Amino acid sequence: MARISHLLPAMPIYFISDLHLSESHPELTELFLRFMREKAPQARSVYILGDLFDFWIGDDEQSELTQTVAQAIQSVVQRGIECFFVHGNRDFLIGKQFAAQSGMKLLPEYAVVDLYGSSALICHGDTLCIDDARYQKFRKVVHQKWLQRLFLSLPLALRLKIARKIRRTSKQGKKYKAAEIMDVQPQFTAGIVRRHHAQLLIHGHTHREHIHQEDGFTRIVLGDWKPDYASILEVDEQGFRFVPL
Ligand code: LP5
Ligand code: MN
Repeated sequence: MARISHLLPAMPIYFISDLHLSESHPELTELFLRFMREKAPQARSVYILGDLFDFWIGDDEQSELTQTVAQAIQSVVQRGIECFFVHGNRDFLIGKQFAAQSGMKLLPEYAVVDLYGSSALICHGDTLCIDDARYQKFRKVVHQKWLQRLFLSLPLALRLKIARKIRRTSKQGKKYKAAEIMDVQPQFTAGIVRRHHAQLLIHGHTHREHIHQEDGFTRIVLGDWKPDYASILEVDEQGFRFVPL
């Protein structure tokens, strides 16, 4: 019997991250909407590996931006294309309410996905940058559930003020951090990949788009989105590649 699947055009899986969508950059939102209109409908599934938004202060912040993004994802999900989301360091507060509103499925910090027979470990990438001790300390603090609940109970205007303050401190602090400490730590990363028995690692966060051949696995780093460039990884039966929008 003929294998029908070979006659059908291959449906790719897309990976994106670090779009940092915000009201101040409508051209990035436009790019994302174009991706959801033109590329996502041809896909088998779409994975967003964190930092979709510039920052997230709670699912109850219903702005034009959050609603537009939710609708764009929802319309793709309604066509039968699964959309998955891994939290980033900017939008780790995205919760069940926004997941339901957009139709995205929330994944844990590390997930292993089968990519046409190869197993790929996916994550945002911030947890691999263990030499950035100040960041890891900060992360540990803001990932405490009680503190998140407290933060989410504050008035939106105050949450916005705090988030902006942290963003400013972060931007300022990065000027004094060496580039190497803001990259993944090689031995630690290799250990994590080995423990998950993966052949591939796909992550974002460092914004250094590249395909690295590491010892025993391939590490694919997604880039951040710019008004004139969208970093999109396409995976199908033939392999993987970055594709233009
Ligand atoms: O994001 P980016 O690329 O600038 O830098 C990241 C790390 N920074 C962050 C912070 C995010 O940018 C902002 C997150 C906003 C979240 C909104 C809601 C938060 C609510 C809290 C809920 C309990 O992740 C940066 C890394 C860099 O990546 C590279 O990997 O270096 O790490 C830092 O900047 C951490 C600093 O070193 C320490 C920051 C201390 C901030 C303390 C501010 C206290 C303000 C309190 C105001 C009341
Ligand atoms: Mn990030």
